[in-house]
Amino acid sequence: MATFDLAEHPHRRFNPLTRQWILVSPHRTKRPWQGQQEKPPREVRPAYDPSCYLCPGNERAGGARNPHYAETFVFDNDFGALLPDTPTGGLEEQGLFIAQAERGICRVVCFSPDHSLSLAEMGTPMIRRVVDVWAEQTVEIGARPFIRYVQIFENKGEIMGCSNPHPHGQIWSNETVPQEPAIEGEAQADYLAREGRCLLCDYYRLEEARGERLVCTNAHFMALVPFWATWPFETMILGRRHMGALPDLAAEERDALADILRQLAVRYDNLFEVSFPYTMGVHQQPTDGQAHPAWHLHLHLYPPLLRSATVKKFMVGYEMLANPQRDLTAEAAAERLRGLPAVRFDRQ
Ligand code: H2U
Ligand code: ZN
Repeated sequence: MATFDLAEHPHRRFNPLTRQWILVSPHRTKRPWQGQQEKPPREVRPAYDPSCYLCPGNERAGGARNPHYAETFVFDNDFGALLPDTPTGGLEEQGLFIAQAERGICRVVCFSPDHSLSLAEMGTPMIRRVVDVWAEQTVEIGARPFIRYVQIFENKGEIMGCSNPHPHGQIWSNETVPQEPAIEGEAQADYLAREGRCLLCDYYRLEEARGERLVCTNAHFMALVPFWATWPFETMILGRRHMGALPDLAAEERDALADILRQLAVRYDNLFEVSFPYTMGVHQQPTDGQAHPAWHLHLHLYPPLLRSATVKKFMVGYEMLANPQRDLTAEAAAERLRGLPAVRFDRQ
């Protein structure tokens, strides 16, 4: 019998951050694909859209009017999923009906006044402004006594349920640490207790030495396809230095984070020559006033596209009932992304 090969044979991979498994079926990438391959028409958007609720000077659904902002603009979400003035209370019946009131603050962050842009088309200094806003918002919202976690994210593309192409992201912050960061926080704390080192510092060094899953790097950050990636072109942005949260970043590290975001976004767009959809989020330490020595700041990017601009991965069937699964190995996905031009397709 042949010796086990990660690039050939079905196997499970372990995600040490969530302590979950992912099934990898590399032999299936060899099966013929007869789906559509045609490229969608290139999208041209105006720099200003009079009907956009995020463009400068326009009215929003709640009746408020945006200022004529020149760089970034942050406002309280007019339809926030969490509200700061929710009364306390809850329900507990026989351990089966359990509910708790949850307070929070939700905001929308416009990355640029220019309706036509995305991170892949913005210059590094503009993205640096976004990084600064994320850090400022983490400090400001996190300082509220009832806020224990600040979740920064971007939903990009209609396919991801994003309602508006204007470059923007969101911030949802809660009274309790939400599930994903709580799970990752526990795994990182356990690793530190067991090994005496940070999980993601160790992981950074290993991936840097191996190189096979790297997409792009700079002096302070790397973008890589994690060994345990679930989505076909899932990536993670990891910092070299051990830092718990965005406000800890020094000026040159903020520039470097902006640079790696731009580099990665450009490669994503070049993969299928479209504005690449994804959900991106920052994972950082809770703002509960405790020390979190094990927390290592990182970003996750979860794109749904699989083979082309029109073929999307769905988490259905076995994946909903049993275990997430992928065909393309993390190494093969990283190799494809790494090999793409560093200049966006429409500017080459
Ligand atoms: P998406 O980008 O994921 O579609 O989210 C946009 C957010 O903007 C959404 O949470 C908010 C929605 O509640 N919004 C406003 O706050 N004001 C508006 O006028 C429209 C949309
Ligand atoms: Zn707009």
